[in-house]
This record gives sequence, structure tokens and C-alpha cells, in this order.
Amino acid sequence: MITLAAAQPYPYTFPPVRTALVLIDFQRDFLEPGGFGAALGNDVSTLAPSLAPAQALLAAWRQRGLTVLHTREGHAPDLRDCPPSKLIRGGGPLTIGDLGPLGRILIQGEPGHAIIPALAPHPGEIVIDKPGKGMFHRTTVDQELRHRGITHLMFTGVTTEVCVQTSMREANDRGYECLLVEDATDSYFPAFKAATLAMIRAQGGIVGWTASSTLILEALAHAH
Ligand code: C5J
Repeated sequence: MITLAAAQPYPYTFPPVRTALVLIDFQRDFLEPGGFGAALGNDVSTLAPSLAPAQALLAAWRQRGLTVLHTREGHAPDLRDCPPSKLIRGGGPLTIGDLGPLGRILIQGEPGHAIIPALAPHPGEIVIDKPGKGMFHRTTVDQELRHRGITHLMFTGVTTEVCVQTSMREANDRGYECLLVEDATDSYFPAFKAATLAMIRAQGGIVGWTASSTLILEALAHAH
């Protein structure tokens, strides 16, 4: 067991072999110009700071043979898994399924749907394709995690207040002990990221804990 004494709102204890590193939607569609995030009018450069901390955590998990879980938001090419309500959101010239500079927006198999090369999954890592914002909605992720004996989840990814927070809340309701890595997640709206971190820690950690990647990496390095 490892304890992060400086986690907020109070110390977080985790068993590394039962703790999955979760990387939410580090996809070209959210991080690069011409994708879904940009089509919604966002400045995608605001998501860049989280990449280096997420890479460092991924390397540490891989080095120790611990469980890694990647998610990708996207839809089948015929959009059968995309509710009409989601299709009409945004109001811009391009929507889900339309052809953009990164291929059809938010469609499985298109260039924009791929995870960025710096964080691309390795063979044996769990990859979950999800049609919604939350990773438990219409996926097998709960079975995959329970099958591996995972009880604790450390969340990274984009965007903080949308897919990351939704997935963390879903996991919290299912009994997983969840921690959001403060510097390994970003939002197009820095104020929304700050509010999400505050919401998670409030009321005695009502959704879970937060901690920096440095704190986690140092604790792992000193564990025996
Ligand atoms: C959004 C996500 N922001 N991955 N998706 O629509 O957070």
C-alpha cells in the first residue's frame, strides 16, 4: 500500500497492483486543430500542459507492469450509437460525422479519433470506445476492471469537466476509490478545471481525491 499524505482533501492510500491509470480521450479530435474540440469553437492549445505529466505517469505504470486504461469518445460510422440530441449540439458549421481536416469528426477509425502518438496504447492495455461522455455508459469497462481486480482509479485526460469528471463520478458511484491527477488533466476553460478540482475535493472528498503527478511519482519511486 502507498499513502499520498499530501493528497486533497486528506491522505489517499492505494495498492498499486489494484490501481489503474485511466487516460480519458487523449484523442487528436480534442487536442489538435481541425477536430471536434476546434469545431465547437475551442482553443485546443489549452489542453497541452497535461500531456507531459500524463506521459510521465504512463511511463511509470508501464515500467511496473500496472494496469493502464485508455478511453476514446466516438461513434460508429453510421451514427447508430449517437443520440440525435448529441448530433445537433454545437451549432457550428461542422458536427459529428461531418468531414473535417482530421477525417469524419468523432467517428471510430478516422484520423481524428486516434489517441495522440505520445500517449498511444501499447498491446495489452485496455482500450474502451465510448459513445458518451462517461466511460461506463454503453461499455464493458466495469467488467474489464473487476476482472483484473482493480479497486482504485487514477484519472488523467481531457476535458476535465466533461468526460473526465463524468467518468470519475460514474466510477465513484460504482465503488472505485478515485483520484484525479491535478496537472494531468486540462479543460478548454481553466476556470472549469479549477472548479472541477474543488468540487471533487469538497464535502470530505465527495467524488474522491486530487493530487499532483509529482506526488504520485515520488511515492511510487520510494515504494518497495
Ligand atoms: C467533450 C470530452 N469535451 N472528452 N469530450 O466533449 O471531454
